[in-house]
Amino acid sequence: QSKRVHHIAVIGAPFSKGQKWQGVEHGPAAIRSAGLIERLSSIGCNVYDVGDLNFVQVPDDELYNNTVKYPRTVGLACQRLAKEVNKVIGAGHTCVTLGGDHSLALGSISGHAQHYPDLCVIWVDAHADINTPLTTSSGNLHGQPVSFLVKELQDKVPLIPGFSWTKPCISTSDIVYIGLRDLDPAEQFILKKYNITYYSMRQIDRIGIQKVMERTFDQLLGRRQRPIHLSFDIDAFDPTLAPATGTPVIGGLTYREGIYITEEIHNTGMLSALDLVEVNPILGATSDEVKSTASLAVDVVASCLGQTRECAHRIIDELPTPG
Ligand code: Z70
Ligand code: MN
Ligand code: MN
Ligand code: MN
Repeated sequence: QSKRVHHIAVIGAPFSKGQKWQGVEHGPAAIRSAGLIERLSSIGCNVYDVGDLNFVQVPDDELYNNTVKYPRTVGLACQRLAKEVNKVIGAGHTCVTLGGDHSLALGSISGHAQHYPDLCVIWVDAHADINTPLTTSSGNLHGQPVSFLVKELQDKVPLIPGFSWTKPCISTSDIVYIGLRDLDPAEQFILKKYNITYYSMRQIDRIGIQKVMERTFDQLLGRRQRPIHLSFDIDAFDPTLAPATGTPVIGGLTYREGIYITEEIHNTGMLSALDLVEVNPILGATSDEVKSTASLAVDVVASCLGQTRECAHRIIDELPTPG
């Protein structure tokens, strides 16, 4: 746990065309309103706020194969984000991407991998997001980003419009999933057939979050230290904690499990980039639901970057004396 200042770059990625709900493009604003930048500064981070990227919708963006929605728009947004992430990582920052929907992770991980080809990925989510354009039933690209990233899957992944810039950059053994509880049949098949490690909610119930993290780091960092990309979908949490999201699934992470994951990732000293995605302020039933979801997102990011439950972040060196 280093005492050196963390240099953080925050990129807002107000993008929503990877899924069907309006509102997830307001995620960055909601997370900023919940005090993210001030919180990071207060725990001693040196924060460079890139601001929000400008994404454009590609005109006449027709379905791929009668199913996959907005391929050119999603592809272009990810390409744009990849460039920005690559730039700030190259400048020596730890990169925080605020989504936006989870299709963005194709961009952030690609950009990160351009600078650090040996990175590994921890994907915290209720979903595996590993459908291919040929297995997706929803057609939403936020359910597919991992399929474009995994090298071993490429003979099953067609070239779709807008994605010609992509290049698979991780192997099946370089990614670990935590929190899964809602898989499509093809995703289940892929995880098993390609021997991809995942700790489902059932596995967390069986062995506890501490063992899950131990095994995760054993696999990813056991042989050598290397950069970590954390892709954190807020729907990994139980919907009672994170109601303002597009696909809530009952039976998710507790606050303590979620924060334990991020504290442990911070403690490795290897976190290099993280995504916080799928906060949708329009889908909260009340303004309290929106605020609690956004505030949870702030806690996740802050604990990734050094906020602890054990000590204050301002040090005092004497106690007040009476009289
Ligand atoms: C489903 C699909 C998904 C998030 C839903 C759902 C994927 N497997 N991901 N919500 N964050 O559409 O492919
Ligand atoms: Mn630290
Ligand atoms: Mn996701
Ligand atoms: Mn999800």
